[in-house]
Amino acid sequence: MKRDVSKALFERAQRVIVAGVNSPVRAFRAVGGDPPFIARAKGSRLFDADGNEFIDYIGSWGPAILGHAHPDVVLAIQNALMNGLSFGAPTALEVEFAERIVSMVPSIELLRCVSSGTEATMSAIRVARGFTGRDVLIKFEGCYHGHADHLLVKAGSGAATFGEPDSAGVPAAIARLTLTLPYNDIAALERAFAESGHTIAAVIVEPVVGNMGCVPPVPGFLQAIIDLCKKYGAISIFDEVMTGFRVSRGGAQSLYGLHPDLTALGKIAGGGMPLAVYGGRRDIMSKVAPLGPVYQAGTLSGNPSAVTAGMATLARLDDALYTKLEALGARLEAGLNDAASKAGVELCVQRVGSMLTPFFTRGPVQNWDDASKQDKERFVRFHRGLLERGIYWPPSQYEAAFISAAHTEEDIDRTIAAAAASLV
Ligand code: HOZ
Repeated sequence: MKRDVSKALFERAQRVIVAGVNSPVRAFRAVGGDPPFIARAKGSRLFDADGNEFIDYIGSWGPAILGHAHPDVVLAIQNALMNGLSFGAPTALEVEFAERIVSMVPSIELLRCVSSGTEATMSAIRVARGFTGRDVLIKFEGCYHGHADHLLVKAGSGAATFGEPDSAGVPAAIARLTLTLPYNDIAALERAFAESGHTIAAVIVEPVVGNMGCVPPVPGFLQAIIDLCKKYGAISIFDEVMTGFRVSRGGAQSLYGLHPDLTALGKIAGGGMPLAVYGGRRDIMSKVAPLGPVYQAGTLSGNPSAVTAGMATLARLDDALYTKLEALGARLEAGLNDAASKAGVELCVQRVGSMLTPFFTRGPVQNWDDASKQDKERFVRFHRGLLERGIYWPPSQYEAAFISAAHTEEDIDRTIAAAAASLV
């Protein structure tokens, strides 16, 4: 595979951009080698600057549920651009967008648009603190909710990938307000509430974790969060930046029939453009300025091009799409398991719909301790083997892979064949 152009670009990039990338995992440090520089994408495919073609399982880290550059989405954005890029003033589009979100995610009554998942989770936590008048936040080890100070405590995703789950630069006084517990551990959660329930402002959780690889909740875990929050007057926050519109039309909360107090959305909500949302109970969200005393604002919040991309994407999420994603996901899961058992390799594939992770461990993986015990060297060889065979897989064992509606059974079968050859 020719890599000269990407290699040269990477060298140039490292002179002027930190590590040559604008988000750490893209540097490929966890898997070695240089990252391909992407020139364009279409459907299930990425094309790099050297002209190599890849079947993509990152999907821009989640947003590309329809596949890349869906013609209807692109056309809608082109039309919107002709009317101006950003006004910093209210638009009819935002109203339509908010109405659609409210109709798709039943727990959201009132919302705010922001520009990134980090902003959404950070703002949801501020509202929870403003509403309760309390400071303590509970999060779970290995969950990643963006890079706000109080969330970079035992964090997953890139923070875990690079062994920095507790970032430098976060004041100890801030980190002390974040209490971390093992994911899926109901007893630990009950103990934490019993000990200091009346100081806890909120519990934030990825209802299906994507940021230590794909880790589903055990039965009763999410309900326990909601119930304990209710009992002690704390706020439950589902971070559905990754799972929202991904694991079902209404996200993980619809899949499991749950009603959190607040929800953060991003990725698919913006259809590939910088757009995210936080929202939930009307009484809580009514604390946000100018209705209430919790301040939050943003110049580009709800800008028409991003909102148009989100609208055009959300409008295409029908039952047939989720049926197709489930079938493709099941096919990939079965194929990976089969390849691993033929190769005599210990592999535990965890999947919810179209998000999935092959963990090189016996499994099941239910929390950070389980996830961190996997065979990382084997993952590196697996990733390299896939890339050489034209499969673009997340370059970290602590990220989930995503399938899009543009993937075909042939794509999945080619991927399984490449995986079988890479299980060395
Ligand atoms: N840590 C992000 C996904 N969980 C990566 C985002 C990116 O590199 O674009």
